[in-house]
Amino acid sequence: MTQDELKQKVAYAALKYVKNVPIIGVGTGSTVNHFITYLADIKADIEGAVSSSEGSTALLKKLGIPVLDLNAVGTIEVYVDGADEINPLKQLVKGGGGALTREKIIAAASKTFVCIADGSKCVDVLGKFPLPVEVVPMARSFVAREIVKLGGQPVWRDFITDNHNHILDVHNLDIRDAIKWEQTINNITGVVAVGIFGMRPADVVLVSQGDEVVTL
Ligand code: ABF
Repeated sequence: MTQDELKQKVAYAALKYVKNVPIIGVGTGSTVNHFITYLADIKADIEGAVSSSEGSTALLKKLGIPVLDLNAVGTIEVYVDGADEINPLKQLVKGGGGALTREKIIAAASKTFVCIADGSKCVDVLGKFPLPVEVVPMARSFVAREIVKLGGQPVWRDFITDNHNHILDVHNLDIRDAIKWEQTINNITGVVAVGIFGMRPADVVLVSQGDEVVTL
């Protein structure tokens, strides 16, 4: 199976978690794009989706799925999203697609976070994937210097987020204590969000490996 077929397979497997769920949190990325496509098949059964990015919003709307404002819906029952890295504690690195801040907000507002990924995303220790950090533009260089003090190598991504901010991708971090790293980077003034999902990990991780989808 190709990597895209694995993504498609795991996206399909997530559908059973949204049965009888009227409002669904929807993440961002190529795996989630497959999930959105499947969601369109059951759109008559749902009220709509809360979206984590302009990209996902565009696809949801194109497929006729109503996009709802988080401020108007309260708690979300189920949030389905991908990840860039997943450790055995179901802690994640996310934000490769640049949507980490809205993803974090929806994860925080959701009762159950179902993470969907192909097997290549599973790691023992987070940090090989450069860690995305969203920063207020005027704080970019300051935050980068603070991150260097922590031992990371920040690289400015040529990208503007949906929130009109910048992204630093931080290389060479060994994120064994995900919560500590998350808190430390969160505490740098000018950081909007860091792509470590340690304090709010996934509740369920679905991983496609070969022919099967494994539930962690
Ligand atoms: C999103 O999906 C992001 O946080 C992450 O960067 C991406 C995973 O990538 P893909 O599904 O495209 O492999 O949730």
